[in-house]
Amino acid sequence: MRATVFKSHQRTFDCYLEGQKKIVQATAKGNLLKGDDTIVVGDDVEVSQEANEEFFITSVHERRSVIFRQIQRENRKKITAANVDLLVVLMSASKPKYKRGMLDRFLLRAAEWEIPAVVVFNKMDSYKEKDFDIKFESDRLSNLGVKCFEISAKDSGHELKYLSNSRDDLLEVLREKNSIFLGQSGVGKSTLISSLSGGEVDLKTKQIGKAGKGMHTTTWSEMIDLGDFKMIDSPGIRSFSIEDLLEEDFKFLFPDLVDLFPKCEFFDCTHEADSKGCYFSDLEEGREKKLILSRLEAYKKLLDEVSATPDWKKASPQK
Ligand SMILES: Nc1nc2c(ncn2[C@@H]2O[C@H](COP(=O)(O)OP(=O)(O)OP(=O)(O)O)[C@@H](O)[C@H]2O)c(=O)[nH]1
Ligand SMILES: [Mg+2]
Ligand SMILES: [Zn+2]
Repeated sequence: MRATVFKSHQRTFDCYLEGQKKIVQATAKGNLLKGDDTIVVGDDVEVSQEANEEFFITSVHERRSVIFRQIQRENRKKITAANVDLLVVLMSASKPKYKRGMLDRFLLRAAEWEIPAVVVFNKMDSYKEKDFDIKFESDRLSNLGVKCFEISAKDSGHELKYLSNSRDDLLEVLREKNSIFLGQSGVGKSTLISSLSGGEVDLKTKQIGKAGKGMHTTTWSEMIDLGDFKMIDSPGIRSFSIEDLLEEDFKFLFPDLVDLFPKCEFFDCTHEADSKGCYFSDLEEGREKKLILSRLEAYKKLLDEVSATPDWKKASPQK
């Protein structure tokens, strides 16, 4: 029987039987969990039922995408989800505070995983213009072809004031896909998924703490099926470190910039304001320049972080 893994409990797995539309607990058979092999949320598996009624996972189908990190020291990929079609990156428009740097890190991962991303600004009910310019952030993302949504998970009737895409537009984008909701703890991933389910699921949520930080309420990824689409709720990201990325590949993770770099006069241009013949400093003053420079700034900052560890010390890229 074909099934989708909805949740992993290390050795046993909640498997959704596609044919019967029900969830059963199954144990992984034989060699399936040996060595680096794991079974993760989103995996497409074969399940069989033995005479004693127990369910077993007998094989894992090929994955069409994976969410992973390179574990440098062990030279392997740690995979945390599979068969994801869309990353829904959630940013809180109030508390926890919006941080552009964090968003750029998520987009970097999206490029690395080769999975399309959209960005959802949540908690728009308590957004204040003095905190950050949401229109600028959204235009910056539009330049990358990333769609942004304005939402209040708590208030489903929230009316658009700043951006052009609403909760209904998001539902449209989710249709027919497996989406994973990513973001810092406390941005409202579980609240939004529960709210989009229209009462079908009620995931655990918790108020953010005094310091304006989330409480790491969701501890395991979990998939939810709504017929038309599937969503994975994930634990708030703790580590934003990107030191596993290779300097050599880094520029390709900025698809908006990679074609612009060769326009500088010198191939080793450092793109500083006073760099001679730099394409970026020679751009015509205006909003467009500001948008591009803000991405260049992110590129330089993150590249510094990546190049702090030389490539040869890092895991070699694996298939
Ligand atoms: N004002 C407001 N509060 C919200 C909104 N969405 C979520 N919250 C609140 O934010 C807090 C955190 O929400 P969660 O859904 O637990 O956040 P999470 O992203 O799942 O957090 P982790 O599971 O810890 O990663 C809860 O108190 C929610 O009620 C919103 O649109 N507006
Ligand atoms: Mg949660
Ligand atoms: Zn330059």
